[in-house]
Amino acid sequence: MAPFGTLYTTVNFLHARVTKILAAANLNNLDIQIAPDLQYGITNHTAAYRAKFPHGKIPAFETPSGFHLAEGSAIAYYVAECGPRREQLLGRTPEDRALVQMYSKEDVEVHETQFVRCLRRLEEQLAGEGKVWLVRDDELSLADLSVASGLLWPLKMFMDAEFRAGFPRVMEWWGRLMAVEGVGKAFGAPVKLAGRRPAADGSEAEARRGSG
Ligand SMILES: N[C@@H](CCC(=O)N[C@@H](CS)C(=O)NCC(=O)O)C(=O)O
Repeated sequence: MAPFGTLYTTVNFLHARVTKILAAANLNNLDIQIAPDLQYGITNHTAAYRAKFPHGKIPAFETPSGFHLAEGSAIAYYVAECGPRREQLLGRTPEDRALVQMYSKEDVEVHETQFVRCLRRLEEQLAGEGKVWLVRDDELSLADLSVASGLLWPLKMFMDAEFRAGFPRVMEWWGRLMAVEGVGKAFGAPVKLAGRRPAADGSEAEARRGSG
């Protein structure tokens, strides 16, 4: 059977932006091929690539019918939409669909204070009675996948054990999400979480060593 589509992304490491796409594809049982020959900074700047994806960025997506799509969130949305779990992933009611959009658009901020504010909001959100997933309690959605995508690199790079201890519900939710087979597989679980944070003077050589 022909694959559902081809994803253009980095081939030498798992780009955080593609994890939500791959997780949605796994849950929807869609076969996505990773373009085997992308050389970041080279092939994505060629005329052939730009003819399909004018911004020349990754991730980008192409279907056998010639549909071209850029922007990780749009691709994740499309992949979520195109399979049997579309309603679960995108929301079963107008309100749930709006919440999925809200979470999917909430970029994890680069600046640390804003990032911490995002995490606090998440922690409060998950503190609600019986709260299991971000939108509905009984099933995960694209909201969970999108937020987890945004957290992947911070968790790997600088959210050390002390930092993580401040967000116990977020970490429980993360563990729950990574235990879902198609999701854990897409995120490369078990994800090696950050070790001690780098010291400002760079003396902490083992800063990125860690476990989890
Ligand atoms: N908002 C886009 C951002 C994509 C993006 O900035 N991709 C970078 C790599 S992380 C890129 O392809 N840059 C190549 C370039 O700007 O030439 C998304 O979420 O997909």
